Amino acid sequence: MIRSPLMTVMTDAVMKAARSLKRDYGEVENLQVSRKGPGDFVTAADRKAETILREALEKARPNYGFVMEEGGVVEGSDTSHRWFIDPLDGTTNFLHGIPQFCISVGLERDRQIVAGVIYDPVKDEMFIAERGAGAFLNNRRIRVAARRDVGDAVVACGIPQVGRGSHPRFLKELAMVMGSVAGVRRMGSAALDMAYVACGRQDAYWERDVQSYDIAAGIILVREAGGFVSNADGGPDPIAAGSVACGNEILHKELLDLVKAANR
Ligand code: 2AM
Ligand code: CA
Ligand code: CA
Repeated sequence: MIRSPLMTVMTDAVMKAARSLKRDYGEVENLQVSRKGPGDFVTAADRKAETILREALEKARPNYGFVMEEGGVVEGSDTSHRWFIDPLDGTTNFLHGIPQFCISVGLERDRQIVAGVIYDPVKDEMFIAERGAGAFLNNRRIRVAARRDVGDAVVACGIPQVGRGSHPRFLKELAMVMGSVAGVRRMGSAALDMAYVACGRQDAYWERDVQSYDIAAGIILVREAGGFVSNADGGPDPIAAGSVACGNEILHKELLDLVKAANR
């Protein structure tokens, strides 16, 4: 496959940041770890990777704005374009030596996500998607799973941790979902959960209390892989709602029905 100039900019920036993350993953015990809130960690690794991403993207597209996990919102002179950057999604895994984390970069044009890159540096898996051009894992076209029976489905979720999210509400939703599906997974990286839905490893995924940069790249990946994405209550805009549900057309709807039933 031939990468577009935009995709080359994005994947080059991500690979550069990934080299920094991988170096730090081997030295976790030497990283300065601080807490942004209870159970919410940030390390020098997150900050270094974000700086690399920002500098590389700014050099290639000097006028675009940014929404970054660590650096916050930076307006660009071109107000129709914004990068959504999570330099390390799955920080808790990273700190525990669990090899399930990634870099996630999405691009918004006129309020629509039009391109996304999610890269897992440990497994060397590069997920990319651009609007109208399909979704790919390491240059091979990917599709959401074709499974139709919710009883055969593996469904991923995010579990609220200390200081975050509505625990009773999540437990009600989990009880409803786990009673109906083949298996529930909680891997700890929202972006990779969406990438895994896009390539059919997981059939569906839902999570509340997510941030724009957790899901921006995943939204275009799942859609370009033929999947459906909404907020966790079925509404159209997961970024505005701060919640997400996705899957193939049938299982996305089945999941929304279960989540809705749990909240009745
Ligand atoms: P992080 O590793 O970048 O913090 C796991 O359910 C997901 O929740 C991950 O994408 C993780 O991203 C995110 N997460 C962890 N703490 C969070 C918080 N306080 N608010 C929002 N998202 C959070
Ligand atoms: Ca992060
Ligand atoms: Ca994140």
